[in-house]
Amino acid sequence: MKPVPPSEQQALVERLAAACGGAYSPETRRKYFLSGPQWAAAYEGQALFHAPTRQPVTFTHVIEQWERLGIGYWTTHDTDVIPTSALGTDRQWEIVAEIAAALRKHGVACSMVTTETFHHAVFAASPAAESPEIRQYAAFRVQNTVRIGHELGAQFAVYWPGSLGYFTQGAVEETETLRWYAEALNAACETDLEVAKAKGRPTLKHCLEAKPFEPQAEILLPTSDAMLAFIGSGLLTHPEMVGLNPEYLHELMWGGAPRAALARALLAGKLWHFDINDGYRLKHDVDIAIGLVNPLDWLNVLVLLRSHGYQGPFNLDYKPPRTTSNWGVFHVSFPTAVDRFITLWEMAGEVISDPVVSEATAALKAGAGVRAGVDAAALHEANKELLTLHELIAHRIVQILWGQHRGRTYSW
Ligand code: GLT
Ligand code: MN
Ligand code: MN
Repeated sequence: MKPVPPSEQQALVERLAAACGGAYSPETRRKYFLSGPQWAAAYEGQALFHAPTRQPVTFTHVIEQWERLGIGYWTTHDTDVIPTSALGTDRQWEIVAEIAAALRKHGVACSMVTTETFHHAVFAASPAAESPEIRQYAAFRVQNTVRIGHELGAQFAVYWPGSLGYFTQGAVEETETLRWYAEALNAACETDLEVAKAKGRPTLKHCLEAKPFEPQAEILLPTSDAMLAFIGSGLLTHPEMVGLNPEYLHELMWGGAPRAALARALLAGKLWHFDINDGYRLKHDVDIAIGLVNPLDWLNVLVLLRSHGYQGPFNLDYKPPRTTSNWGVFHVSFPTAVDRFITLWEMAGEVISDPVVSEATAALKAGAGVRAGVDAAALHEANKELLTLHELIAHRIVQILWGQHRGRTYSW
């Protein structure tokens, strides 16, 4: 192939992207509760070992692109859009007004706001640090985010605690730190009750997000299950206002089964918000786009959520790779992630209504009908042919993923 000069590269990528097919219209995409984070779109590709590969991107640009693509909702950290020094000032409210105007202009809604309590040096010892003044500042930050959320019409506030942990043992006393962390959340809920009342709006849903490693060596609330225990610990004054924002990859990172973690959150009535992405077990937070690593697992996750009537947002919390250009973020990365999500969602519907899966599942639940009391060997003997259906169901779900249930065979 001839070299591709810079002036022809976007056209080439566009032509190959179109050749992929499988794209949905913006109208179809807008039917799903999909939200696109400011920080994901604006991620410049930097990390510990990496210099940025992309230019900064404004909220106006992101919101405009969400409209073009059909991503109906936008999410943000306070400091993604407001400089730290302007938080709580008149300048903040000017920026918030600009954001509200951009959202209105482009027909995009803000569904969620979150507080950055991990990046700035002030949070080096976590938002629940020993110093009472730093804790007071952390409380101000989450309360301020709640106010911004109400102003922008958000329904959710997310809390990823970041540095709530330690590198070396002994300096941090875990029970004390967790009490202090709860105090900040309590302050956010109190402010929410006041502001919601004053504005005649419903209170926000406050959602905790766990991550097992990073940025500390040891994390005090490493999993969604740890957070469920924290919500029920008695430390929160309004536990009914606090639920979960599990992230698919964060549950996979510690070696858990994301679908089982989501099932436990559903049973607790706390699955309120969901960060969708992909990656690998027992590795760092690679935040790859949905379905590029574990499509079969993702299909099964969506079967669970569809069959339980999950109505919350799907937040596209992934990082476009460093090799993707600024242009590519909005022309390849986001549209393809959204389209894989929709396809998997539709396939999940097919799994749920598939006659083979349905009959096999019903047969397993019907059992053999042979009463053998406490005779374990006889019970097994009576049911063993039915149990073969476990493997058949798995085969069938892979067939649905590959389109074989519609007659596709992989032969040339
Ligand atoms: C940070 C984290 C994400 C969280 C964000 C919300 S912050 O980028 O890695 O998983 O969802 O605060
Ligand atoms: Mn996340
Ligand atoms: Mn992540």
